[in-house]
Parts: sequence; C-alpha cells; structure tokens
Amino acid sequence: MDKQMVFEWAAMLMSYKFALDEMSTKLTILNEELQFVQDYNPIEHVKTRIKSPESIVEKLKRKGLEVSKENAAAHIRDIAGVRVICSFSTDVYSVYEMIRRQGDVKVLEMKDYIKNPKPNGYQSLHLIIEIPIFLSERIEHVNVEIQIRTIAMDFWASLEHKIYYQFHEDMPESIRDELKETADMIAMLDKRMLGLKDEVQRFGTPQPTLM
Ligand code: 0O2
Repeated sequence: MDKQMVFEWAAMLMSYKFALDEMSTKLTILNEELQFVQDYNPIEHVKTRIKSPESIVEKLKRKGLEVSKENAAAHIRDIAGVRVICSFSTDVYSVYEMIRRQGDVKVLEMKDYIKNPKPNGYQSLHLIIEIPIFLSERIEHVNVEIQIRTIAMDFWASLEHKIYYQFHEDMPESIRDELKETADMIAMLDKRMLGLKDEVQRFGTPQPTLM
C-alpha cells in the first residue's frame, strides 16, 4: 500500500469511527433518559468495534471483489459494528423501535434471528443502518451493523464464536448438537426471566423508605 492509499483507508475508517461515536451517544441518551423518566434502563451495555483492514481485505476477497476502499464502502456493511446488550428479550425490540424512530437513522435491513434463530441456535436482532456524519466540508452517510441481544444470548454467542473458530466447518456433530441444545436452554431462560420480571412488577414498586 502506498502513502496515499494508507491515508485514504485511514480517512475511511475514521468516518466509521465517527458513525460509532454517533450511535453510542444516541444509545447512551436513550438509556439515561429512560432511567430518569421510567426508572428503568433496557440497555445493560454497548460494545463497538471497527473491522480491521486485514478482515476487510479478507472479506472482500471472500466475496470475489477487488480490494479497494470503494468496494469496501459499497459491499462490506459491517465495517462499523455496535453490539447492544439488553436485560430482556422485550428490551431488544424496544431498543430497535427507538433506533427506528430516530429521524436521521435509516434502517436498511433487519434480520430477526430471535424469532427465526439460525440452525445452530444463534439468536440476535441484526440491523444495518445508515447514519449521517457531519464533516468539515461534507456529510457522509455511513453504514453501521447493529446487533441487539440479551445478556443470555450474548453469553451463548461469545462461547459459540470461540468454539466455531477452533473447528470452523469441521465442528464435531456432538458439539454442534450440544450447542443447539444450550441455545434452546438460553431461549427458555430468557422466557423465564421475562416471566419473573412480570411477576416482580405485579408486586408493584415498593415505597421509598425515609432514612
Ligand atoms: P465478526 O468477527 O463477529 O464480525 P455478512 O457476512 O455480514 O455480509 P451475513 O453472514 O448474512 O452477512 O450476516 P449476519 O447473518 O447478519 O451475521 C453477521 C455477524 O453476526 C457475524 O459477523 C457475527 O458477528 C454474527 N453472527 C452471525 N451468525 C452467528 C453465529 O452463528 N454465531 C455467532 N457467535 N455469531 C454469529 P462476522 O463477520 O461473521 O464475525
């Protein structure tokens, strides 16, 4: 890569970093506002990451595309990634609705792997959004992949990701089956935790005690 190319790729990745900053701020605002107004925060935590140039190049090659920043911007929609971890499955959908209602965010794609889990059991709500970033001389519209899931789904996905990278396509059937079974347990656990939350709410909010 010559000096000019390094500069152009760095400038492109900077735009994705700004898009992540914008999204993180939006999510923080929503969570803090809900904490203040409803005394409830649906978001446990948010993680962001920028795909490394090596992974971008590898993905372009895998897709049979020429390695260029134009192709990266046009065909790799998860260069900027946000993972939103919620307490309950209902929170996942309310966070999605809040993102969808933001006037400057355009939802380009939504994949609901919670209603329709992947065959291995993977559950998560995936969005590809487009967000404007306001630079000194222009506005850029940048794609961000948002994965929204519960703590339990995240626990499963993190471990499955590590196991998958150990075996790749050659995962023994016994491990594949065990992972699917544990994914079903995760779905059940989320359902029970939601039931528990509803039951707690039926008891009502305790009156604050005077100290
Ligand atoms: P990484 O390292 O997490 O970024 P795409 O390849 O993105 O163009 P695809 O596969 O249709 O298209 O996208 P999808 O289904 O929305 O999944 C993209 C991302 O979701 C993956 O990114 C993973 O982060 C996550 N994901 C999808 N399926 C699984 C799964 O079965 N298990 C786990 N643990 N995560 C999954 P990357 O680029 O593969 O990896």
